[in-house]
Amino acid sequence: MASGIIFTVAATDGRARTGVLKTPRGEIRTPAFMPVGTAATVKAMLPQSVRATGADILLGNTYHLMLRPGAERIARLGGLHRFMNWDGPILTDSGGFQVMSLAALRRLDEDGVTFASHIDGSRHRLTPERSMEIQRLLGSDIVMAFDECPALPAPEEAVAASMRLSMRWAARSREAFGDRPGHALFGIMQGGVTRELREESAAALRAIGFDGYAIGGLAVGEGQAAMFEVLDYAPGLLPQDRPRYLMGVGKPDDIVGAVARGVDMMDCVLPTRSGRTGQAWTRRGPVNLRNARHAEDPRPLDEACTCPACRGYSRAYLHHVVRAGEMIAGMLLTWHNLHYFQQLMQEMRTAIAAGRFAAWEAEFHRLRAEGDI
Ligand code: PRF
Ligand code: ZN
Repeated sequence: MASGIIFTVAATDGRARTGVLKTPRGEIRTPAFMPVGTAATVKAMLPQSVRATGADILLGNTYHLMLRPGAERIARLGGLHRFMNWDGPILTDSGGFQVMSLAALRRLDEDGVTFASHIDGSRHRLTPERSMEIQRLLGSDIVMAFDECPALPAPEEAVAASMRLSMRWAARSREAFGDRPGHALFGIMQGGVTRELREESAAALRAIGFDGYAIGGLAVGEGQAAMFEVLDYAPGLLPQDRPRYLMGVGKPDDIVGAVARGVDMMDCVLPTRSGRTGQAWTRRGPVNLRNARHAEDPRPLDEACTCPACRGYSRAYLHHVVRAGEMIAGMLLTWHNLHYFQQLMQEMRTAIAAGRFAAWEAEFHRLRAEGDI
C-alpha cells in the first residue's frame, strides 16, 4: 500500500504514544481528537473556528451525506472539502454503523444492508463497494472499511457472526478501494468484549493489510470498565507502526484512558452535541449552564481557558442565553467544548513527549475529583 499517508510515532510513554500522521492535506498530530461534521458542518461552528480550536482533521459521515445532499451531488460540486469549506484532512465513516443505529427497516444480508432513510423513509442500499464509491466521491482522505456492529450486551454467537461478516466486508472494502495515492483506508476491528473474537478480528485485518486500524464495537453499552478491559489488550493486537483509531469515544476520562492504553485517534459528538444543550466540559468536569447557581455568577466558565466563551462572557451570560434558547449559546459552548477537548489532546501530546504522562494523568484525575467550583 503506497498510500502516501505516513504515520510516525515520535515518542512513547508506557503504552501511550505521540506522533504525526502526514497527509497531502495537512498533518494530524496524535493523539488526535476529530470533531464530528456529520452533515458537512460541525454544527454551530465555522470551519476556521474549528481549526482555531486546534483541530487537525474532521469526521464526516457516508450515511448522512448519501441521503442528503447525495454523494454524486457533492462530487459534482467539487467534493466535500470544497463543499463545506474545510481544506484540512477529512475522515469519513463508512455508513454501516449509522444504518444500524439510525435507519428504519434495516435488512442485513451477506452482500450489504438495505434500509429506509430516517429523514424521508426513502429506500437505500449500502454494500462495501458502494460505501467505498461514496467515500471516493466525497473525496475523503481517510476512508473507513464497511462494517457492522451489534449493540452490547449481545449473545456471543451474534457478536462472532457479526464480526466475521465485517471481516468479509473488510476484504471487499480493501479490494474495492484499490490503490489511491494520498488516500488511506482503515480496517475496523470488531468482536465485542470477547478476547478471542478481538484476536480473530485483528488477525483477519492484518492479513488483509490496511493503512490504519480502528477499534470499533466499543462504547456501545458495555460501560467504561468493560471498554478499558478490551483496550488493555486490543491496541497491542494491531501493528505498532500504524495509527489506531477508537471510534465514537468519548467523555474526557474515556479519552485519557484510551490514550493511556495506546490509542492514537478518536472522535465523538459529545463536545458539539452537549454544547447545544447547555453542557460545558472543563478541567473540573461537566458544568450544566442551565443550573440556577450560575444566574448571577460574574466569573468565566473556566478562568484558565482562553476560548472566546471564557474570555468574553460570564457564567451569568451563558446561563441567560442557554435559558433563552439563543443561538449564541450553542455557538459559545460548542467552541468552548471543542477548545477544551483539543487542549486536553495537546496536553497529552506534550506530556507523552516529555515522558511524564503518568504524572499528567494523576493531575487530570485530581482536578476532576475537585469538581466545578
Ligand atoms: N463502526 C463504525 N463506526 C462507528 C463504530 C463502529 O463500530 C462505533 C462504535 N463506537 C462508532 N462509530 N463504522
Ligand atoms: Zn472556554
